[in-house]
Amino acid sequence: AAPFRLEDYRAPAFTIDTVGLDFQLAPSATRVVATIALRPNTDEARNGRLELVGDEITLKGLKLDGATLPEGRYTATPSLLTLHDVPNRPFTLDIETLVDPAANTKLMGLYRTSGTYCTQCEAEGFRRITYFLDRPDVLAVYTTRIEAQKSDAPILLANGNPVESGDVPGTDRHFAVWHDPFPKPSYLFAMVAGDLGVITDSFTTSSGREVELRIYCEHGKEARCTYAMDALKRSMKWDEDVFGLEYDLDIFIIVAVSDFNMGAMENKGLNVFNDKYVLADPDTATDADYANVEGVIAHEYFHNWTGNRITCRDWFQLCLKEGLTVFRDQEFSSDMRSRAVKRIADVRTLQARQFPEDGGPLAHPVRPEIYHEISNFYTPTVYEKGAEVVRMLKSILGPDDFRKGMDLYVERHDGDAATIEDFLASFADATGADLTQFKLWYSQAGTPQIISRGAYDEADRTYRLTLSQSIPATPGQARKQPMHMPIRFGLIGPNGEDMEFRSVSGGRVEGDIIHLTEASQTLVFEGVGGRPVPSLLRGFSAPVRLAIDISAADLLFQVRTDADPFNRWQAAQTLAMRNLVASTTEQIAGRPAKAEPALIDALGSVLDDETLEPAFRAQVLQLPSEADIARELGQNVDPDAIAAARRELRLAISTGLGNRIERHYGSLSGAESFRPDAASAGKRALRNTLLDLLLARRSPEAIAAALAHFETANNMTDRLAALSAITQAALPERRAVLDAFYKRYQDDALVLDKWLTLEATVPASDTLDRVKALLKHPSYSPNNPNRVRALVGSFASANQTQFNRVDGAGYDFLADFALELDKRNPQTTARLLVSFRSWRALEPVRRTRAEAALRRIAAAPDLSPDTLDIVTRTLA
Ligand code: HT7
Ligand code: ZN
Repeated sequence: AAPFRLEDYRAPAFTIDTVGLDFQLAPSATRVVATIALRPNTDEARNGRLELVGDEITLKGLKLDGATLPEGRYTATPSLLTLHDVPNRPFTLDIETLVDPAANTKLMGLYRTSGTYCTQCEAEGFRRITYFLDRPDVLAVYTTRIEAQKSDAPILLANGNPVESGDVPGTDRHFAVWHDPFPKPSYLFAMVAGDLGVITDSFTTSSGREVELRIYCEHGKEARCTYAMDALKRSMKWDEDVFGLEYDLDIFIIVAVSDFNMGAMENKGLNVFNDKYVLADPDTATDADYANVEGVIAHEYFHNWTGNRITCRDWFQLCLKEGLTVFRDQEFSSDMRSRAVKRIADVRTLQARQFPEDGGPLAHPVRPEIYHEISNFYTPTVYEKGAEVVRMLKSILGPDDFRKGMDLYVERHDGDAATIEDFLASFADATGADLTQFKLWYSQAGTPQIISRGAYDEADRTYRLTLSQSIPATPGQARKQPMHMPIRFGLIGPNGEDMEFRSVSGGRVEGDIIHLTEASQTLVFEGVGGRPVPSLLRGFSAPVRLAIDISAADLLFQVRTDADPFNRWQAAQTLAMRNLVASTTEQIAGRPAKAEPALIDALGSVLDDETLEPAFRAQVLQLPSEADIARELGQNVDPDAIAAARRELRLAISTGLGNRIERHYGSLSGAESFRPDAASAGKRALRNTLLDLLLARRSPEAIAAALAHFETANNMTDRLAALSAITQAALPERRAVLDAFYKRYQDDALVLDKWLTLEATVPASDTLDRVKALLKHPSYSPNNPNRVRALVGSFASANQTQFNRVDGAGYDFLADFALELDKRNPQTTARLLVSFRSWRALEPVRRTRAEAALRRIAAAPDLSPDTLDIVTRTLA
């Protein structure tokens, strides 16, 4: 099929003012009558032709202004309804369709999940319910009536406010009517019906309106929703306090479901969540789960303004809502927790997920200009790099002007389907800033590299800093222009404090921001009282790779002194990465890895520094991952050599730090009763990181400590940390603890996902066979995306040595699995295959085998558009 291009955008030929939907629910044959009020609005419409898209639906009836349309005046296929001569005036259509929720394994449109009817319409699921102008720039007011058997679906929910409900006389059925007064695109439509448990609460907005809050879940899991409810109320308050944005309906509903393609969905007033981002209690959820629940609840809630009240003109503008909303949820979590630790975690995610995308065949701009299948563009680039671009905008403008720009954006575009141009114009107009060059961040793909060189002239007391930027070629983009990058910085003096300077020339420097705008710039700082250690890119102020000419001694100094905690962490990571890359080379040459003294000193000084928060110390002690090292190497990647080098270096560090590990571990108690707050979580993180480092020794004492940690844990965070340390060390003891864990949680699907992931990520040669066996385990289901991602997704994305087995069996397994799953759930399949994205960086034997597996998938008949798109681009 022909691709969609941004440059081809045309305004819709018709406006839809109102939509009435009537659902007669039945598991395999649900009838939907859509009553839509249309108005022609371009020349094209006057030709009398109207095309409404569908997807796997059956037309049962069609009326125009109440009169049945005779055959001949329209043509209907499951994917298109064409009306040949509609009037050139406002008119109404009644479209009756038949859909089969029970057979819907794609989980798009109307489907069943554990007996509950549920919808997912973003991006193009509404067309699986009725024929429609299913595009985000068609905004209408929706009224939804749902009718179902009372016993089958006692709860009937839709967007907006409840209007009416009651029994259908003379039947075992009942109904409910919901009205959403805010015009919205079809992708924000939602309907849920089923037998669900609920918790309720309320929130009083800043202007004094009382909003009813409800969270629905499976019966029996209500108590596990209380943290999500708390996070929701904190999100509502934060958006008022920080952005001045207040909730607008009388009710806000969240529904947790167990079968869901993504994390959650921001449908107006009726958010639908993957239950793993709602349910949390100490016995079943880790600290990371709690943080994810808080972040995703906030994210979906924040979409009410950045996404719903202001939506996207077309899907090329996806980052307009997603990048901005990720930025907002990251800021929320930073305010709720430790800002430094949150930033480190976000940058780790960006580097682990977005950098490889940007450096491989799937690279695309934050605002793509071409796509075949939009569901493949819900990517780390659109989301996470999109958030980094908003963060840079704030750094460039400063917080006050950033807020002025946001205020103007909301004032101007409330009720609109907007574009990136609209967004940037709001900031430019509110502040007078010229954002022309900055806009390149939206159109140029690839992770920029900055090379920095510094020289201090003692006689002149000047420091010359040369910064050069280059952006690698990416698919379809050979040449790039220099971009506007905010480089937050400090010059660390000999006493460890940031030095003052008299003046600076060679570029614009405002406060602690260098505005890098040229391909190469030399900044000359005058009046610098000693040789500085440059601290660049503080807080990771731009999503770039920084290559800096800095000695190990200066990095160690930075770890000990930098006023910016992020850069203290970064300096330790740089030291570790240098050591890991060198160790990998040594490994290939058959020599043992050795830990550099500067690295041990750096890690030891952070470990011992009780003034630093434990969560931060834990982050510093966690070495770059095997995938990080592979990315740093960039070519000829041998995952076995990387894993061996990393394992040996961890042993050398563990030995080098000696009994300081046991001492600190022993000083942190595991017996306190569980509280999910950031400070308590930080202590657990440090204790669990120390256990993991201790176990690098594989000594009988360390193994005994890990087993005791597992046995005595009073919460899931500690229990899983011990289990993960034992499985990652591939100790023979793992079988017994994995089995014990399974027995304890065999009725809890979300916890069993953790078990499946642990099984799939053991770095041992029998893991692939174990994964294959688990596909037949009663706890596994191919229809549930969480199960698939936990078992097969983790194997392919988080088990570097076993997925990349030199015999190619890991690749063949994923190919076979994908070909099977593609028939049921194309979106989930396409996402799994992203694990192949860095195949060209592998050493030649693995590269050949990965390519063969990809080519086998590409050659299969009847591939879904989703999978065909990913495989074709990966091979291009
Ligand atoms: N806006 C939501 C996107 C989403 C989605 C996209 C494609 C297929 C299924 C999906 N479920 C949810 C999620 C978000 O970013 O908030
Ligand atoms: Zn989102």
